[in-house]
Amino acid sequence: MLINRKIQTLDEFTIQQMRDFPNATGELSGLLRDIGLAAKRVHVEVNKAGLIDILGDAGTMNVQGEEVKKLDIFANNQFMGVLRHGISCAGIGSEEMDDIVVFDDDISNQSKYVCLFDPLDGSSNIDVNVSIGTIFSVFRRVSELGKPATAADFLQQGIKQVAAGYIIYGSSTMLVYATRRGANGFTLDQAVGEFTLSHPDIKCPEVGKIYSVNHGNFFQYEEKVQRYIHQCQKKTKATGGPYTQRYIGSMVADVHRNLIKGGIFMYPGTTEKPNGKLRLLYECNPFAFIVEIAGGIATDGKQRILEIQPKEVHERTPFFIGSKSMMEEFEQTK
Ligand code: P6P
Repeated sequence: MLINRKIQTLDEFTIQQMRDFPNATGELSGLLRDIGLAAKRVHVEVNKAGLIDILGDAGTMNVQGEEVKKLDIFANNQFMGVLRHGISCAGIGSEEMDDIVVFDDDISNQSKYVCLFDPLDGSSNIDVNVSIGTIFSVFRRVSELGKPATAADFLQQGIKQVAAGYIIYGSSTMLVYATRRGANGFTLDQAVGEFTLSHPDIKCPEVGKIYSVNHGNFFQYEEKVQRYIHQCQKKTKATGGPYTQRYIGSMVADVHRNLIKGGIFMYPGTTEKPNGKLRLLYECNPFAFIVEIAGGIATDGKQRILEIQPKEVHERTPFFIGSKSMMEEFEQTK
């Protein structure tokens, strides 16, 4: 993966993308800039988490006498705040909120887009210093502009997404987003506080050597999944040797690694949880959009993730995503 040396910030990139579409209103560029701003604020807090003893645990008052919020609630408030006060979003759905939040003010009601978020996925890993992330999905509204957004705006098939992306708070903080024009990665340059283009035009390697799954649930998986996992552990025509197993237990980190290096990530249904654990609208759909734009495949084991018609905001789905050849191998497994 060539790293782009021409420094272009996220704002410059989104404005350039807008210039390529003369009739673009700039709303999507504005929305992505708003998300980038909230991401920088979350980055600061996530990187303090190791100092929690000094700052105080969630629900307590810190040394400054401020109420310390759980990081995922903090993250949720940051993303909701920038979008509510921006001009590009009519409402949001979030893993942290039972129902969608419709902003319902004159400006927001004129906005073309709605967003769905997992504000801080994998937050249980924070206290052991494992990478975590934010995942977001952007839809164009189907409801009438000028009026409040409705549930129908959020319950669209993933194929209708206008943009999708994630922020990974890891050894560096990266924002990756995709539109139909491509997937691009921006690394936070902390010296200037800007996301700068570091991974232009990301492509998911067609052949991968990494498989990611929680082996602890092995005996709860359907036979096809068990057989595929055994196949990953044997010699394969594609790699001439067994695949490598990598599973961090933080979806953003696992899927990001496999997107860049090639690989397959699986969160299958189990006998206890036939629909698996991951959420369709704000975890699986965004990653499915990004990985498909980058040349990979994403299914629920039977159908394309992006073609599932959602019924409710927090529904779950089995999830298989990654390199084209590995996903085809999985699909061909009897
Ligand atoms: P398990 C984190 O809690 C998360 O939602 C995803 O980020 C991650 O891929 C998954 O759960 C891990 O779940 O059951 O393997 O621990």
